[in-house]
Amino acid sequence: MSRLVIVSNRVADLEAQVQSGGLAVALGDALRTVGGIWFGWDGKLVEEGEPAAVSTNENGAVTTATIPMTERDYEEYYLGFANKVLWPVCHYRLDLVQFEPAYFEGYKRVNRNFATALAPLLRPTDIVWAHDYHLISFASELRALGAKQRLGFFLHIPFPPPELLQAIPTHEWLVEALFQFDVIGFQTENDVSNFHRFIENHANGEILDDDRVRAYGRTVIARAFPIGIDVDEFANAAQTPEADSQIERLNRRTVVRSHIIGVDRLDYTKGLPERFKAFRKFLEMHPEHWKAVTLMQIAPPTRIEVEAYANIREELEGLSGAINGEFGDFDWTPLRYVHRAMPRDTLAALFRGSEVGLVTPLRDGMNLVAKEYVAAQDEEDPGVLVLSKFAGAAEELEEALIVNPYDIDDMANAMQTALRMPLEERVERHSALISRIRAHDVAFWRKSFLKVLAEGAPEVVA
Ligand code: GDG
Repeated sequence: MSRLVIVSNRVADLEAQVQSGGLAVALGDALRTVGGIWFGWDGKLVEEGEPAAVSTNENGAVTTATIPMTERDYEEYYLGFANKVLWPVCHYRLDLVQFEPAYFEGYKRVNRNFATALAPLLRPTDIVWAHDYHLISFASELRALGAKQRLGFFLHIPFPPPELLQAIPTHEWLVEALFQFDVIGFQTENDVSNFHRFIENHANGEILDDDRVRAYGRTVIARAFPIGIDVDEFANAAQTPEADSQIERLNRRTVVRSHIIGVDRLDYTKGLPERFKAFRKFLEMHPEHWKAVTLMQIAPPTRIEVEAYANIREELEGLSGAINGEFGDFDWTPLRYVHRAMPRDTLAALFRGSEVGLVTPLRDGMNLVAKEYVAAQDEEDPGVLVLSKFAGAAEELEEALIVNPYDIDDMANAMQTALRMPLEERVERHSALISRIRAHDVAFWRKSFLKVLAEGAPEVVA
């Protein structure tokens, strides 16, 4: 029987997993079903030269195995190459790239450290599934240590067009390293097509069929596996007595009749300034909604050490202050902006209690919030999802109101259309959306990826 080994930059706290977002739930669930190891950084920083020993922790069928990293690793690999080079390039923001050779060295070093620490724990029949842009060169480091196991990789963020990828001075090295995996998973067909274009036009490679590509002397499977959510878990969280009382609190002592909600890590990819401007435009165009509508934006802090993140925070504070100053009244705050994380159950309740869900990133691998908003709605009286055409989720969720997040008027009009949408149309759109989300839920994502990855391994992992 093959054992599953998951590798990600950070290992989530399995006991607190309901709090830790979609990915942790997805991976925790995968591991609990089949048993195995979750390997990665423990979130701790140690002094240079301190031994980076692996700590293991048994948690039922799941063993977490973690290592710390040094301040320098964190600066160069995590903040540097991962978040000042790969993240902006993959989200089409070349203006925010800050490349330093030391960042790239740090990236290689940490991938090598991860591989060196994991290798002794591996059995020959294990299958290894690495996650996200932090670990592109992980398989090549593991292979250098002699690993023969099946190695899979899933990229949670977009794969950029070759014209953008080429802005990374070391992009060829990275793509070649990626080919040491056996299976490379992307979120969307668009990502696969960008990848194919690079392989054909810049790597002297060949697209063999829908699934397989050949380059650098290796043939690998490269396919879209759109990630999903645990629909029932989220839908149930929206229907508890606590959720009811939270929704009641949302409506108490206020003249507001309709709520619009946005929930995003405070990231420049999420299109938050554009969203705030669109809300201002909506209020300008529709005085009939004054005092009747409020936009609640929850935007927990993230990567605060990176300058671009501090800048976006300042911009949002300015915009929300200006909007509330211009339109607000003693009994109405048009824009409620919360720069803090909320418990997952509260999010589910707020989604259910909001007539409109705004998910308007400038670029996003998939976007789980879009799916969570739909899952939390009452089927007989659902709210309306307004979704950016540049979120990976837009490839599937075509019954949402699809908007261009760069077009402020388009978004303002979509808010109006959503609030005015007749019940019959809302129910029709919601029922189409929820069936797609159910059909491609998180279990489907995990099983389809592992089925492909396990082919050739001793026994298929369910
Ligand atoms: C990356 C890709 C891809 C958000 N605020 C709070 C909170 N959240 C939860 C959401 C959701 C998760 O975090 C965010 O997932 P997203 O998919 O929306 O976005 P990223 O964090 O950028 O994720 C993305 C994803 O990976 C998975 O492959 O879809 O494209 O960028 O679950 O609900 N959770 C709690 N409090 C908050 O304040 N508890």
